[in-house]
Amino acid sequence: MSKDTIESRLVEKRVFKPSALFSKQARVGSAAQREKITRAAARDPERYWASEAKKLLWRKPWKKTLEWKPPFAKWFVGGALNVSENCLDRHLGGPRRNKAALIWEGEPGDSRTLTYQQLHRETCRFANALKSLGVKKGDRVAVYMPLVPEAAVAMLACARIGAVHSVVFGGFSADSLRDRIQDAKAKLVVTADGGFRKGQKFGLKQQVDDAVKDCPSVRKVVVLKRTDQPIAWHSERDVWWHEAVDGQSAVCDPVPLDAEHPLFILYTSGSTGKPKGVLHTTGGYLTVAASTVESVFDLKEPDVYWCTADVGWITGHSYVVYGPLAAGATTLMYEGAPTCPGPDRFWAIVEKYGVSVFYTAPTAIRAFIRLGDAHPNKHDLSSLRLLGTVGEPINPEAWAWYHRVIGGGRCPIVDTYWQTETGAIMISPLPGATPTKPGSATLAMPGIDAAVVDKDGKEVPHGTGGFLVVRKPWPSMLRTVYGDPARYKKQYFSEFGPKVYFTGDGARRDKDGYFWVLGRVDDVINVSGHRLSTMEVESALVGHPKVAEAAVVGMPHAVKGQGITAFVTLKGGLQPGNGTTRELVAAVEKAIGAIARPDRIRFTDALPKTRSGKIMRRLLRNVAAGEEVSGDTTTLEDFSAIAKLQADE
Ligand code: 7RM
Repeated sequence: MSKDTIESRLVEKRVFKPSALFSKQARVGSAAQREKITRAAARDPERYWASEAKKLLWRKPWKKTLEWKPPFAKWFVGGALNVSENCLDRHLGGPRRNKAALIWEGEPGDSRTLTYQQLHRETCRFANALKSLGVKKGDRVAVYMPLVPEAAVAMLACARIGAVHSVVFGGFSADSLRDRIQDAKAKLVVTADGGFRKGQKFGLKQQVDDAVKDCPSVRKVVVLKRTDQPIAWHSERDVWWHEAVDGQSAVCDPVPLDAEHPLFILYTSGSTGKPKGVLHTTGGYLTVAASTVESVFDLKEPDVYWCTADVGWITGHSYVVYGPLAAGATTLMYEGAPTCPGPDRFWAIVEKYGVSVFYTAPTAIRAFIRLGDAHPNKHDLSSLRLLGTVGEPINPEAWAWYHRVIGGGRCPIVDTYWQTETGAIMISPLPGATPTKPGSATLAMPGIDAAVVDKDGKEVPHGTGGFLVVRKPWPSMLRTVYGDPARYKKQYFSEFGPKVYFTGDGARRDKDGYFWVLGRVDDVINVSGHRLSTMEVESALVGHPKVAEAAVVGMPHAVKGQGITAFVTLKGGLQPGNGTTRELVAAVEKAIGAIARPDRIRFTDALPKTRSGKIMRRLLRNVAAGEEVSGDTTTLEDFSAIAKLQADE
């Protein structure tokens, strides 16, 4: 690194204040109130987190709130609780008993609603089935499922008996599944005969069969019948879900578990090497998932809350299953593709169920912009009162579209910054309290000591870019990389010493202290000694009316050190014309300055993305430099985007 910090040049000036109407009914109703809570939490974070944790049901009180032996933390030491009891049983004694816990819509149009009582019963029966199949407290269970209610049931059933789940996204290959099962030494796999996606049936069982060949730890495979496709059967190992739960009791006492008992492992890809098993534990994780879902989404009893993530990602863990259920909310799950059977499916679902809180990813929003306004405009979206985004920095243009076309100009947008490793939201507006600026996740949540520092770990002045860190432990932080504490230490707690968590992201704060996340520091480019954020150049490009999406990477440049290549997709049907490149270069110059002028612009139909929608700039760097694509590509959604770009060279 030639400089200590990252230069940030993009300036977004618009500010959106929450309406008086929204603020009045909100849990936190003013900036001053947020500030007060934040200040008190900063003075005594342990006390703040203890008061949040006390909102859960504990079977045994903790003795010590935090034991911090950097970089290893234990929260609520000596306390005992059960996550499934907190998400289910706790709600059965009052009016939530018959409230919808889970509303599910299948891609083919089938649907189911499970009340808290029903979800509790299904979870107990499946937990008893797991026990009958030999699963014990501490055993690992791999969950490789389509997005159906049983995926949540399997997670909750594991939590109920103290088994540790490892959900593997259903889009992963047999090899990826095998690696994850092997690393965790899972004893049992829960899967299905397949699922529905883009109007077709896809398989899962064959992948499990292939994976498990090389996984001696696996004793049993439980198979849910979802699609009724023909599948191979290994009768000594395979069990149908419906047969496993048949005759099982609907009573299964939740096991009180140590606050630090592992709840789940979730694998996340590193830029090199094998995926990391991020480990989360019981008490701290649930405390922050529950606390943030309530405050950030301002949940109210009648809300219909829809987070569009798959349970294969952390967002699905914290904000489809655990957070909302702990909060006693109604959580909606949709199995399939956003464009099936038509490009308006999401909006049809919002209308059908009266969704009031909607949480999705910028990549999805940009895809909707590309499809055109007619699809959302066909539907009554007036039930919506709050919108959220997660996963990437949202470029201001996409923010404005989301606000206007989906939110009808009336819904606040919460841009939530967090990671698999952080377990829960770290930086976010509170919708009734925080004026928002398109593209900024605004302020750190109470109890979170986020800062932007230079390479020596010194906080940089507002306005200067640097590295985003968290300087104090928080309850939902990862506890380790499963089976590899050395990697945990090196990856997250070495850059700025063992006490400071490094997110891997660059950021700057503006004069109001708002955080602007600039993306992964690996994605930073260095042009003539200026460290620029690829995200800002992308945002400038997407600001041009013809552009749908852009990915910007550095490439070797004889004079400047690094030059800039921009990969650009245009909006629905547009073809690049004669002057398009010139127009786009001018747009970047105007938004950021001549220093950020792309040296080359390449038009493409598709960008390489991970299965959760993040652009894989690492692969584009290879393409831009004319190299072989290297490193881990298992998380790539579709290799053809890369293959095409290479062939075009
Ligand atoms: C929840 C999730 C984490 C990485 C993170 C950032 C990026 C996520 C935002 C964001 C800007 C946001 N977990 N990121 N949210 N960047 N603004 N609101 O996405 O582990 O899959 O990814 O995603 O780079 O480090 S994750």
